[in-house]
Amino acid sequence: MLTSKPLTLVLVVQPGRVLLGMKKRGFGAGKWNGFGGKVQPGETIEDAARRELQEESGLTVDALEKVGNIKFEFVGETELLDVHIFRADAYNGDPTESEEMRPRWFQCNQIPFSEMWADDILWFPLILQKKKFVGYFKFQGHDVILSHRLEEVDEL
Ligand code: 6U4
Repeated sequence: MLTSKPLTLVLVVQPGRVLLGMKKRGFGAGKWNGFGGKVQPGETIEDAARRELQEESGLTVDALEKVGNIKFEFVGETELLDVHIFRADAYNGDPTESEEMRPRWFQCNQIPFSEMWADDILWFPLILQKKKFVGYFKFQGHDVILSHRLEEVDEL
């Protein structure tokens, strides 16, 4: 039986650029990614998204828009990662390096997909086009996608 663990992921998007963080430790270390992590007991998913963004990048946001939900299965693991993806178009503060992440702005036409999770290249364009989506990716290890589904939706 597969159980699932809720996680958050926030992309801060400005006209022509997006903020990513280099993950310095833990799951996905060495990859550029949005900011996020585990939902703690008693916390809503959106609260967790705000907290993780603040802890990892130093930024706070007023509005967070729910843009995607992707479930990740890793062959051999019994726990699915249920990642809730949010987009923020405005933020407060300055991106600041944390123990977990080193933030950096990337131009939207220079996103470092070869140093990101293999699924990102498939759904990042949707986020940049302000579309919403749901998906399922089955990974072998951390680099190989065995199968996937990805579809645009009107609402999440
Ligand atoms: P701590 O508790 O800090 O040790 P850690 O094991 O480092 O946690 P955490 O909490 O940072 O993990 O969560 C993993 C992050 O990676 C979440 O923001 C979700 C994101 N993530 C996981 N799989 C992903 C994938 N395939 N593509 C992607 N992001 C992914 O873009």
